[in-house]
Amino acid sequence: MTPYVAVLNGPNLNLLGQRQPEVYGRDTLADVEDLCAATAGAAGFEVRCVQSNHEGALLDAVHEMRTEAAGFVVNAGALTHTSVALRDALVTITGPLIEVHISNVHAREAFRHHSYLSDIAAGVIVGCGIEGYCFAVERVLTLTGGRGA
Ligand code: DHK
Repeated sequence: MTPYVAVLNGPNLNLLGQRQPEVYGRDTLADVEDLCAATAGAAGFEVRCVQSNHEGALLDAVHEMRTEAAGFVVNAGALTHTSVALRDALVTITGPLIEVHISNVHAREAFRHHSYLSDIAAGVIVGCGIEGYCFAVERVLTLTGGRGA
């Protein structure tokens, strides 16, 4: 099996490009997924991308890939700030977790400043736009020896 990086996107990220473009930009989720695939592909990895507006569907995706994926790149959207369940699932993954936010959550409302994922993540990338996903995939590859560390 070709090694792969799991890329998870949470609620409302299917609306990328249409939703608050002044905050999240004009690129779409398909653009994000293509960028991740190109970044991973250059190192001989695949990506498996899942977006859901439903917490349980994201948990199921984590359970399915948790020991198989080289690592996880996760933008949990608003679930970042609320979901102990997603945290509990992500604690069980065997590879590194990189948390991504397109916007600089620390320059936004106070309720976005706390993340249930940051302290279990190997790295956190915020405010770099969709390029942050590229950095995150690269970091997974570095941490797993998928590219020159
Ligand atoms: C995306 C969301 O949907 C928000 O709920 C988060 C994050 C921030 C982002 O910047 O990618 O607060």
